[in-house]
Amino acid sequence: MNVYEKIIKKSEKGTVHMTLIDPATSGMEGSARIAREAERAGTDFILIGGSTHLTIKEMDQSAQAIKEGTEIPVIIFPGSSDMFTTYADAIFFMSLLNSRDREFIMDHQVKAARIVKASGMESIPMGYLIFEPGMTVGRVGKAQLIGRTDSHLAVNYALAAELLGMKLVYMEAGSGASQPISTEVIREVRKYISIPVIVGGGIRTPSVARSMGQSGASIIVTGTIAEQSVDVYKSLKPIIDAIK
Ligand code: 1GP
Repeated sequence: MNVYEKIIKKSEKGTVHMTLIDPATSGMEGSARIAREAERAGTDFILIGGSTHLTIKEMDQSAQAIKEGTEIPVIIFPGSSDMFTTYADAIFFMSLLNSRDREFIMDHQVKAARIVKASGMESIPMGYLIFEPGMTVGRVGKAQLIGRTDSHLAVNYALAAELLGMKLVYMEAGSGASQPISTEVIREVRKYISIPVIVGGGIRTPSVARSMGQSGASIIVTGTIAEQSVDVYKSLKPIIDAIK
């Protein structure tokens, strides 16, 4: 079973949890520690990456350290064409659909395509949408932000992603956002598309995570909460339990 099939299988049983680890923030050892504790707390997948540029060497070292201590799949969540490592199990081959700059819609992808293909790694096409407030990824990715309650525009983008053949759509408020996207937007998007919806950015409490899942998010991503926590297990366990 490939990683995408595992995501689908898990999402059929309940809301999936992914832990985002940014080696630029957590370092190699910190990344490995977060991954181990997150796995113990019940996270389903590890995402490695972020908006800060990382070299292949840094990605390799961190992915290797994460893989050594965990059994769950590791997926690359790239911020640029350089952010690749053959130590991961799959890559989100993503396009920032609401960027004003074609670099994030197609140029990084064109640059990376040959390397990804040659590696033989599983590539999962994903539409990436950034909502207000957008945070660092909104600025770096030059996003034309979607309002956090703008269901109409969100549905249009999500439908475009599905019609383009993307296998996932990620609705992102930005890492560290003061609040996540609205549950109304998730509910509306869910009505129109059949591919899994990922929601991330600003999710910090079990009740918020649960309401995202109940509104139709197939996958919840958290990052900051583990990054800033002394006890990663203790901070993630209630969130993961709440959505399962
Ligand atoms: C960022 O959505 C993720 O891509 C995680 O956001 O750091 O706010 O949990 P947080």
